[in-house]
Amino acid sequence: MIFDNNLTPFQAYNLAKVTGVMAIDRFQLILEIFSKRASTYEAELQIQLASLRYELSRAKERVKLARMEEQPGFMGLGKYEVDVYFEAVKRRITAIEGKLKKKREERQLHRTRRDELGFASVSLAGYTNAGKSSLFNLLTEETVPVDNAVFTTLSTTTRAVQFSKRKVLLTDTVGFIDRLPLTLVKAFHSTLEETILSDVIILVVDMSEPDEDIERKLSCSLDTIEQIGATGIPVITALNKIDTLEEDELKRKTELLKKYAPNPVQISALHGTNTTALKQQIVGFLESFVKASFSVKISNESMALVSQLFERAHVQNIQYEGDLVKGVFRAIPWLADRIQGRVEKLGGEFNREA
Ligand SMILES: Nc1nc2c(ncn2[C@@H]2O[C@H](COP(=O)(O)OP(=O)(O)OP(=O)(O)O)[C@@H](O)[C@H]2O)c(=O)[nH]1
Ligand SMILES: [Mg+2]
Repeated sequence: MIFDNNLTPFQAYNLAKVTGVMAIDRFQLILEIFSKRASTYEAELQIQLASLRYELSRAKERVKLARMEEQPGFMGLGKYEVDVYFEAVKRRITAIEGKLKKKREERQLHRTRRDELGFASVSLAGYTNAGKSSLFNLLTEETVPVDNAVFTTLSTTTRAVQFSKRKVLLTDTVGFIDRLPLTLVKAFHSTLEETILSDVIILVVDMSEPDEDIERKLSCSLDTIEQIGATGIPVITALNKIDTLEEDELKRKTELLKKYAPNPVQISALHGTNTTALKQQIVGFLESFVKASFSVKISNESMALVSQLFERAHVQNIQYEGDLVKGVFRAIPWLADRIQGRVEKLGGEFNREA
């Protein structure tokens, strides 16, 4: 029996006793799916951590139950004293937190490195099973597992792609879900960091579903984007699986979503329909970022800056006038900020154009 609400260990126990069938709740089900699908070490650690925290919150009741001795299959808890048990769980939690911290630092390092190389970053987000990985595959021609089951992707996968002139790192992410228990939201926060730090978010929506499901999942996805702190990042809504719809049906559904879905583009990730339009939207956002001009005295440092500009930004013009070097370029905001910082440090002038 699977319960959509939370069950205390006593409730689960009593239900099992009365019915002779094992009873689990929503949280345990999600954990089970997550642990079956965890594809990386980090995802595994995050799941272990979530399940240990859950365990800890229920430890007292579990130990009491174990002492009642008739508890079927509760991990032989009877041997443990409450304190010993608590300590053991806490120690494991600390160990896993340490490992995750290291992983997080590694990722931070990677991120800094790719920022330095001037990549823009775009991430795919959306409800589970919406078609994020299919779109990711299509856009990168890479193969990550695609499966008609929930939570195929539990950790982020990132690939470099070239959209027109822009170098982009595209990231596939874990699917969103309604009422994800808070412990699990926390557990997956580091995975969702990629989304928080991206320049553009592509929100994938499964259009093949009934209206109410589409609306519910879209609103859950938009809420999640807000909850993880990614508000303000431009969102493009990829209305996916349009191959499953008749033309008038598609028109009606698209109209329905117009109010909620930011920058909608109809696509089929499976058939590669309309991806050019999608890419254009992405490029549009990336290129609309910042245009700036600067003027700085010629020196070794400023020459190094200019050569880096050619590598990392879109240089439109460089001119030498007397002992000054003047330039105009476009870059994503963070890069423009950094260049401004360096120009000002060298005593130069920096101007942003609208
Ligand atoms: N008909 C149709 N099916 C699609 C389309 N895009 C994806 N699918 C199918 O939808 C299912 C889910 O696709 P995935 O790409 O794994 O979805 P996901 O959003 O990555 O799912 P999770 O990683 O589990 O959150 C698969 O069976 C895909 O073949 C599409 O454009 N049309
Ligand atoms: Mg996926």
